[in-house]
Amino acid sequence: MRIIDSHTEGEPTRVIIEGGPQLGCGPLAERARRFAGEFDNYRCAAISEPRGHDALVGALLCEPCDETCKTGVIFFNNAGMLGMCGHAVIGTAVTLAHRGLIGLGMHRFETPAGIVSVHLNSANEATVDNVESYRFRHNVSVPVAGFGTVTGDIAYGGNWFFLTSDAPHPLEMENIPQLSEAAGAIRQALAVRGVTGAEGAGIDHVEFFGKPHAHDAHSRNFVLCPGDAYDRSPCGTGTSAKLACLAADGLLEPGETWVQESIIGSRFSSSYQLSRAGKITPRLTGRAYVCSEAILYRDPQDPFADGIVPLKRCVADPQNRPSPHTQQLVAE
Ligand code: PYC
Repeated sequence: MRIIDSHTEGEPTRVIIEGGPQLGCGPLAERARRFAGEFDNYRCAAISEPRGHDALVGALLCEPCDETCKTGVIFFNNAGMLGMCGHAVIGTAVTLAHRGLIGLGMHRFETPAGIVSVHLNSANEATVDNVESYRFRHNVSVPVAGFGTVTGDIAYGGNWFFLTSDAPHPLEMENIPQLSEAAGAIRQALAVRGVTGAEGAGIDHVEFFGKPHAHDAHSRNFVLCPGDAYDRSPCGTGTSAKLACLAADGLLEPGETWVQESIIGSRFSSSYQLSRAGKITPRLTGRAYVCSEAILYRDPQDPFADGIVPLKRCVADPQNRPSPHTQQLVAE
Protein backbone atom coordinates (compact mmCIF):
# COMPACT_ATOMS: atom_id res chain seq x y z
CA MET A 1 0.00 0.00 0.00
CA ARG A 2 1.27 3.45 -0.89
CA ILE A 3 0.54 5.84 1.96
CA ILE A 4 0.96 9.48 2.91
CA ASP A 5 0.98 10.39 6.60
CA SER A 6 0.00 13.78 7.91
CA HIS A 7 -1.16 15.23 11.18
CA THR A 8 -4.02 17.62 11.79
CA GLU A 9 -3.48 19.67 14.92
CA GLY A 10 -1.35 16.79 16.20
CA GLU A 11 -3.73 13.92 15.29
CA PRO A 12 -2.33 11.60 12.60
CA THR A 13 -4.01 10.58 9.34
CA ARG A 14 -2.70 7.88 7.00
CA VAL A 15 -4.14 8.27 3.50
CA ILE A 16 -4.00 5.11 1.38
CA ILE A 17 -3.20 6.36 -2.08
CA GLU A 18 -2.78 2.98 -3.81
CA GLY A 19 -3.02 -0.71 -3.04
CA GLY A 20 -6.02 -0.66 -0.72
CA PRO A 21 -8.79 -3.28 -0.86
CA GLN A 22 -11.08 -3.33 -3.91
CA LEU A 23 -14.51 -2.61 -2.42
CA GLY A 24 -16.51 -2.42 -5.65
CA CYS A 25 -19.19 0.21 -6.05
CA GLY A 26 -22.31 1.27 -4.18
CA PRO A 27 -22.94 3.69 -1.32
CA LEU A 28 -19.89 4.44 0.81
CA ALA A 29 -21.56 3.10 3.98
CA GLU A 30 -22.06 -0.22 2.19
CA ARG A 31 -18.45 -0.24 1.00
CA ALA A 32 -17.28 0.54 4.57
CA ARG A 33 -19.24 -2.52 5.78
CA ARG A 34 -17.60 -4.61 3.05
CA PHE A 35 -14.19 -3.29 4.13
CA ALA A 36 -14.93 -4.30 7.75
CA GLY A 37 -16.40 -7.67 6.87
CA GLU A 38 -14.09 -8.91 4.13
CA PHE A 39 -10.88 -6.91 4.27
CA ASP A 40 -10.21 -6.33 7.95
CA ASN A 41 -6.65 -7.58 7.49
CA TYR A 42 -5.92 -4.50 5.30
CA ARG A 43 -7.14 -2.26 8.11
CA CYS A 44 -5.00 -4.06 10.70
CA ALA A 45 -1.95 -4.13 8.42
CA ALA A 46 -2.19 -0.39 7.72
CA ILE A 47 -3.03 0.79 11.25
CA SER A 48 -1.60 -1.63 13.80
CA GLU A 49 1.99 -2.07 14.87
CA PRO A 50 4.56 -2.74 13.47
CA ARG A 51 3.53 -0.53 10.49
CA GLY A 52 1.27 1.81 12.42
CA HIS A 53 0.23 2.74 15.94
CA ASP A 54 -2.93 3.20 17.98
CA ALA A 55 -3.43 6.92 17.39
CA LEU A 56 -3.53 6.59 13.58
CA VAL A 57 -6.70 7.15 11.58
CA GLY A 58 -6.68 5.62 8.10
CA ALA A 59 -8.36 7.20 5.09
CA LEU A 60 -9.00 4.95 2.11
CA LEU A 61 -9.60 6.94 -1.08
CA CYS A 62 -12.24 5.50 -3.38
CA GLU A 63 -14.43 6.40 -6.33
CA PRO A 64 -17.36 8.58 -5.16
CA CYS A 65 -20.96 7.69 -6.13
CA ASP A 66 -21.85 11.36 -6.37
CA GLU A 67 -20.13 12.93 -9.39
CA THR A 68 -19.94 16.32 -7.68
CA CYS A 69 -17.49 14.85 -5.16
CA LYS A 70 -13.76 14.96 -5.71
CA THR A 71 -13.28 11.63 -3.93
CA GLY A 72 -14.90 9.08 -1.69
CA VAL A 73 -13.10 8.40 1.57
CA ILE A 74 -13.60 5.69 4.19
CA PHE A 75 -12.10 6.30 7.63
CA PHE A 76 -10.89 3.63 10.02
CA ASN A 77 -8.76 3.21 13.11
CA ASN A 78 -7.36 0.50 15.39
CA ALA A 79 -10.89 -0.58 16.40
CA GLY A 80 -12.77 -0.55 13.09
CA MET A 81 -14.55 1.87 10.79
CA LEU A 82 -15.40 5.50 11.62
CA GLY A 83 -18.50 7.08 10.06
CA MET A 84 -16.77 10.42 9.64
CA CYS A 85 -13.57 11.98 10.86
CA GLY A 86 -13.11 15.75 10.93
CA HIS A 87 -9.37 15.87 11.46
CA ALA A 88 -8.85 13.25 8.75
CA VAL A 89 -10.93 15.23 6.21
CA ILE A 90 -8.55 18.15 6.77
CA GLY A 91 -5.56 15.78 6.58
CA THR A 92 -6.89 14.22 3.37
CA ALA A 93 -7.47 17.60 1.74
CA VAL A 94 -3.94 18.77 2.57
CA THR A 95 -2.55 15.42 1.36
CA LEU A 96 -4.42 15.62 -1.95
CA ALA A 97 -3.12 19.17 -2.42
CA HIS A 98 0.42 17.97 -1.62
CA ARG A 99 0.00 15.44 -4.45
CA GLY A 100 -1.27 18.18 -6.78
CA LEU A 101 -4.69 16.50 -7.01
CA ILE A 102 -6.71 19.44 -5.70
CA GLY A 103 -6.13 23.17 -5.57
CA LEU A 104 -7.21 25.88 -3.17
CA GLY A 105 -10.97 26.36 -2.93
CA MET A 106 -14.07 24.26 -2.35
CA HIS A 107 -14.25 20.48 -2.81
CA ARG A 108 -16.79 17.83 -1.83
CA PHE A 109 -15.82 14.49 -0.29
CA GLU A 110 -18.21 11.57 0.05
CA THR A 111 -17.96 9.72 3.37
CA PRO A 112 -19.97 6.83 4.86
CA ALA A 113 -21.80 9.41 7.05
CA GLY A 114 -22.65 11.69 4.09
CA ILE A 115 -21.12 14.35 1.87
CA VAL A 116 -18.91 16.98 3.49
CA SER A 117 -17.54 20.16 1.90
CA VAL A 118 -13.93 21.08 2.44
CA HIS A 119 -12.51 24.46 1.55
CA LEU A 120 -8.74 24.36 1.20
CA ASN A 121 -7.72 27.79 2.49
CA SER A 122 -3.97 27.33 2.01
CA ALA A 123 -1.52 24.44 1.59
CA ASN A 124 -1.91 23.70 5.31
CA GLU A 125 -5.34 24.90 6.36
CA ALA A 126 -8.83 23.72 5.52
CA THR A 127 -12.40 24.44 6.61
CA VAL A 128 -14.88 21.56 6.73
CA ASP A 129 -18.66 21.80 6.61
CA ASN A 130 -19.48 18.59 8.42
CA VAL A 131 -22.51 16.34 8.19
CA GLU A 132 -25.66 17.43 10.06
CA SER A 133 -25.15 17.10 13.79
CA TYR A 134 -27.56 17.11 16.72
CA ARG A 135 -27.98 16.51 20.43
CA PHE A 136 -29.90 13.32 21.05
CA ARG A 137 -30.26 13.30 24.85
CA HIS A 138 -29.60 15.90 27.55
CA ASN A 139 -28.34 15.34 31.12
CA VAL A 140 -28.02 11.58 31.07
CA SER A 141 -26.69 10.22 34.39
CA VAL A 142 -24.88 6.93 34.55
CA PRO A 143 -23.19 5.22 37.53
CA VAL A 144 -19.60 4.44 36.60
CA ALA A 145 -17.65 1.88 38.63
CA GLY A 146 -14.88 3.67 40.52
CA PHE A 147 -15.99 7.16 39.39
CA GLY A 148 -19.47 7.70 40.87
CA THR A 149 -22.37 9.07 38.86
CA VAL A 150 -21.39 10.91 35.69
CA THR A 151 -23.83 13.21 33.91
CA GLY A 152 -23.57 14.32 30.31
CA ASP A 153 -25.20 14.71 26.91
CA ILE A 154 -25.35 12.30 24.00
CA ALA A 155 -24.80 13.92 20.61
CA TYR A 156 -24.01 13.01 17.01
CA GLY A 157 -21.32 14.82 15.02
CA GLY A 158 -20.61 12.14 12.40
CA ASN A 159 -19.80 9.70 15.23
CA TRP A 160 -21.62 9.21 18.56
CA PHE A 161 -20.34 11.01 21.65
CA PHE A 162 -21.01 11.19 25.36
CA LEU A 163 -20.02 14.72 26.41
CA THR A 164 -19.48 15.63 30.04
CA SER A 165 -17.80 18.23 32.24
CA ASP A 166 -17.49 15.63 35.04
CA ALA A 167 -13.79 14.97 34.38
CA PRO A 168 -12.20 13.22 37.36
CA HIS A 169 -8.88 15.05 36.82
CA PRO A 170 -7.84 18.39 35.35
CA LEU A 171 -7.49 18.27 31.55
CA GLU A 172 -3.70 18.29 31.55
CA MET A 173 -1.36 16.13 29.50
CA GLU A 174 0.11 14.47 32.58
CA ASN A 175 -3.37 13.13 33.38
CA ILE A 176 -3.92 11.43 30.01
CA PRO A 177 -3.65 7.88 31.44
CA GLN A 178 -6.21 8.60 34.20
CA LEU A 179 -8.52 10.48 31.82
CA SER A 180 -8.33 7.58 29.36
CA GLU A 181 -9.22 5.12 32.09
CA ALA A 182 -12.18 7.20 33.28
CA ALA A 183 -13.48 7.77 29.74
CA GLY A 184 -13.15 4.05 29.02
CA ALA A 185 -15.11 3.24 32.19
CA ILE A 186 -17.87 5.67 31.14
CA ARG A 187 -18.05 4.11 27.67
CA GLN A 188 -18.34 0.68 29.24
CA ALA A 189 -21.01 1.83 31.73
CA LEU A 190 -23.08 3.28 28.88
CA ALA A 191 -22.81 0.05 26.91
CA VAL A 192 -23.66 -2.16 29.91
CA ARG A 193 -26.76 -0.07 30.72
CA GLY A 194 -27.88 -0.04 27.09
CA VAL A 195 -27.50 3.75 26.77
CA THR A 196 -27.06 4.40 23.05
CA GLY A 197 -27.37 6.98 20.33
CA ALA A 198 -30.34 6.98 17.94
CA GLU A 199 -31.54 3.59 16.70
CA GLY A 200 -29.36 1.76 19.18
CA ALA A 201 -26.07 3.14 17.79
CA GLY A 202 -23.18 2.46 20.18
CA ILE A 203 -21.58 5.50 21.82
CA ASP A 204 -17.93 4.90 21.06
CA HIS A 205 -16.38 8.33 21.80
CA VAL A 206 -16.29 9.97 25.24
CA GLU A 207 -15.44 13.63 25.60
CA PHE A 208 -14.49 15.61 28.74
CA PHE A 209 -14.65 19.41 28.77
CA GLY A 210 -12.88 21.94 30.98
CA LYS A 211 -11.47 25.44 31.02
CA PRO A 212 -9.06 26.36 28.18
CA HIS A 213 -5.46 27.40 28.72
CA ALA A 214 -5.47 29.99 25.93
CA HIS A 215 -7.26 33.25 26.73
CA ASP A 216 -8.86 33.29 23.26
CA ALA A 217 -10.19 29.70 23.35
CA HIS A 218 -13.61 28.80 24.74
CA SER A 219 -13.04 25.29 26.06
CA ARG A 220 -10.48 22.52 26.36
CA ASN A 221 -11.36 18.89 25.69
CA PHE A 222 -10.10 15.36 26.06
CA VAL A 223 -11.55 12.80 23.64
CA LEU A 224 -11.21 9.05 23.97
CA CYS A 225 -11.63 7.34 20.60
CA PRO A 226 -12.84 3.78 20.02
CA GLY A 227 -9.71 1.65 20.33
CA ASP A 228 -8.62 3.67 23.41
CA ALA A 229 -6.30 6.20 21.80
CA TYR A 230 -6.98 9.82 22.75
CA ASP A 231 -7.46 12.43 20.07
CA ARG A 232 -4.49 14.78 19.85
CA SER A 233 -6.65 17.29 17.96
CA PRO A 234 -9.88 18.73 19.41
CA CYS A 235 -11.69 16.05 17.32
CA GLY A 236 -13.72 17.34 14.38
CA THR A 237 -16.76 15.15 14.97
CA GLY A 238 -16.44 15.74 18.75
CA THR A 239 -16.36 19.51 18.26
CA SER A 240 -19.40 19.15 15.99
CA ALA A 241 -21.21 17.25 18.76
CA LYS A 242 -20.25 20.01 21.21
CA LEU A 243 -21.60 22.70 18.86
CA ALA A 244 -24.89 20.75 18.65
CA CYS A 245 -25.14 20.80 22.47
CA LEU A 246 -24.25 24.50 22.68
CA ALA A 247 -26.87 25.27 20.03
CA ALA A 248 -29.51 23.17 21.83
CA ASP A 249 -28.76 24.99 25.12
CA GLY A 250 -28.93 28.41 23.42
CA LEU A 251 -25.33 29.10 24.47
CA LEU A 252 -23.93 29.77 20.96
CA GLU A 253 -25.65 31.63 18.14
CA PRO A 254 -25.43 30.50 14.50
CA GLY A 255 -22.26 31.96 12.96
CA GLU A 256 -20.67 32.71 16.35
CA THR A 257 -17.10 31.39 16.74
CA TRP A 258 -16.22 28.61 19.21
CA VAL A 259 -12.51 27.86 19.62
CA GLN A 260 -12.05 24.32 20.89
CA GLU A 261 -8.67 23.54 22.43
CA SER A 262 -7.40 19.96 22.61
CA ILE A 263 -5.62 18.22 25.47
CA ILE A 264 -2.29 19.02 23.77
CA GLY A 265 -3.24 22.68 23.26
CA SER A 266 -3.96 22.54 19.51
CA ARG A 267 -7.25 24.01 18.30
CA PHE A 268 -10.12 24.06 15.86
CA SER A 269 -11.99 27.24 15.19
CA SER A 270 -15.64 26.36 14.69
CA SER A 271 -19.16 27.67 14.19
CA TYR A 272 -22.48 26.35 12.94
CA GLN A 273 -25.51 27.15 10.83
CA LEU A 274 -28.99 25.85 11.59
CA SER A 275 -30.10 23.15 9.19
CA ARG A 276 -33.25 21.07 9.45
CA ALA A 277 -35.33 21.20 12.64
CA GLY A 278 -33.15 20.62 15.68
CA LYS A 279 -30.02 19.99 13.64
CA ILE A 280 -26.98 22.04 12.75
CA THR A 281 -24.29 22.09 10.08
CA PRO A 282 -20.96 22.47 11.90
CA ARG A 283 -18.00 24.28 10.34
CA LEU A 284 -14.44 23.54 11.51
CA THR A 285 -11.11 25.06 10.55
CA GLY A 286 -7.77 23.43 11.34
CA ARG A 287 -4.25 22.93 10.04
CA ALA A 288 -2.58 19.81 8.72
CA TYR A 289 0.99 19.00 7.69
CA VAL A 290 2.27 16.14 5.58
CA CYS A 291 4.87 14.16 7.55
CA SER A 292 5.95 11.29 5.30
CA GLU A 293 5.28 9.18 2.22
CA ALA A 294 5.93 5.46 2.21
CA ILE A 295 5.11 2.06 0.77
CA LEU A 296 3.84 -0.53 3.26
CA TYR A 297 4.92 -4.08 2.43
CA ARG A 298 2.91 -7.16 3.41
CA ASP A 299 5.14 -10.19 2.93
CA PRO A 300 2.96 -13.32 3.29
CA GLN A 301 5.89 -14.93 5.14
CA ASP A 302 5.86 -12.10 7.69
CA PRO A 303 4.17 -13.44 10.87
CA PHE A 304 2.88 -9.91 11.48
CA ALA A 305 1.85 -9.13 7.91
CA ASP A 306 -1.59 -8.23 9.28
CA GLY A 307 -0.23 -6.31 12.23
CA ILE A 308 -0.11 -7.08 15.93
CA VAL A 309 -3.76 -7.04 16.88
CA PRO A 310 -5.00 -7.45 20.46
CA LEU A 311 -8.06 -9.72 20.31
CA LYS A 312 -10.35 -7.23 22.07
CA ARG A 313 -9.65 -4.67 19.35
CA CYS A 314 -11.05 -6.81 16.56
CA VAL A 315 -14.44 -5.21 16.88
CA ALA A 316 -14.99 -4.53 13.18
CA ASP A 317 -16.43 -8.02 13.00
CA PRO A 318 -19.72 -8.29 14.92
CA GLN A 319 -18.68 -11.71 16.18
CA ASN A 320 -15.36 -10.25 17.33
CA ARG A 321 -13.32 -12.73 15.30
CA PRO A 322 -9.69 -11.83 14.77
CA SER A 323 -8.43 -11.59 11.22
CA PRO A 324 -7.70 -15.02 9.70
CA HIS A 325 -3.99 -14.47 10.15
CA THR A 326 -4.31 -13.68 13.87
CA GLN A 327 -6.56 -16.71 14.26
CA GLN A 328 -3.76 -18.78 12.84
CA LEU A 329 -1.27 -17.30 15.30
CA VAL A 330 -3.65 -17.95 18.19
CA ALA A 331 -4.22 -21.53 17.03
CA GLU A 332 -0.48 -22.06 16.95
O1 PYC B 1 -11.57 14.46 14.11
O2 PYC B 1 -13.56 13.59 13.99
C1 PYC B 1 -12.38 13.53 14.29
C2 PYC B 1 -11.86 12.27 14.88
C3 PYC B 1 -12.55 11.14 15.20
C4 PYC B 1 -11.64 10.23 15.71
C5 PYC B 1 -10.40 10.82 15.70
N1 PYC B 1 -10.55 12.08 15.18
